Amino acid sequence: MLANLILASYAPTAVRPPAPWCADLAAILAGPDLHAVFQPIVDFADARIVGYEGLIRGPSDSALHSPLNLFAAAEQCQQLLALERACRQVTLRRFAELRLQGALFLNISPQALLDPAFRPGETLGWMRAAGLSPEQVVIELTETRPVGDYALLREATAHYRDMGFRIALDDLGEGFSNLRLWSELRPDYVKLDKYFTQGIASDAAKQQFVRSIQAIAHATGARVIAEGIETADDLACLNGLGLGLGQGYHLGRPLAQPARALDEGVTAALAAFSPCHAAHPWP
Ligand SMILES: [Ca+2]
Ligand SMILES: [Ca+2]
Repeated sequence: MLANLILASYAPTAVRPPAPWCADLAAILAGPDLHAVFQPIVDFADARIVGYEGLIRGPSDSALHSPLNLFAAAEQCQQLLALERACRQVTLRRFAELRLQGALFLNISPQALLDPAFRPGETLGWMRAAGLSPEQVVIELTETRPVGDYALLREATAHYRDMGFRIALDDLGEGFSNLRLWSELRPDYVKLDKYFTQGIASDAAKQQFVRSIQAIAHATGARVIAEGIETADDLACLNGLGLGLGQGYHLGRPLAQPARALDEGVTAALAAFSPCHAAHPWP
């Protein structure tokens, strides 16, 4: 497929999108080819799934199956907001169809939230049609570029909270996600980027970062969700540090039919206290 070849040589600096690629994207946006998958978010204290992050996949036979390629294409073809809108609709509908327990963590960019064309009533309409209420949805603010207007974003998130939605700050410590946004928006949840969780069991510096982030979270009334947990050791260490919530392959993969309960091994490990090793001390 020509679009695959074009994607393989995709350069972020390209100014004009290659037409076949945009045509593929337009077809995806017009059809039923976007699919939602869901990854569990786990409460460590009672080893329970308390919600799911909704993630998106393109058609399985296309280079646009990967969300990374899908969103890169949308950016190049100036269809980011249209893609986000389609993803929101698919994710809300599928979450309701699957009757998953707990909250749906729904990715939304600050740009989408602030766009004059963004219609909150439309999202609420889809939710009502699916039988969901705002109390069941956590808006995951995912920054892919710097936030321009903090005051406006604060206003927008306050508006959503008034409607019953909760707010999460995504990917703390990665890319543009920053402490200022945490301070300005006072989110209900802060999702800690996988950089800080992967290998934490044997990294004293990462453990200290997590303790400090925990302290800020405690002071501001936020709960930290550790992302990217892929090993039993890292899970035990994060649990031992007092982190309350986590997400990652070790707890459950993103799937079209996701797990509804934790593996017994994970449940047992969460019940047993196990401190971090800290083999590499803070220099
Ligand atoms: Ca996210
Ligand atoms: Ca994330």
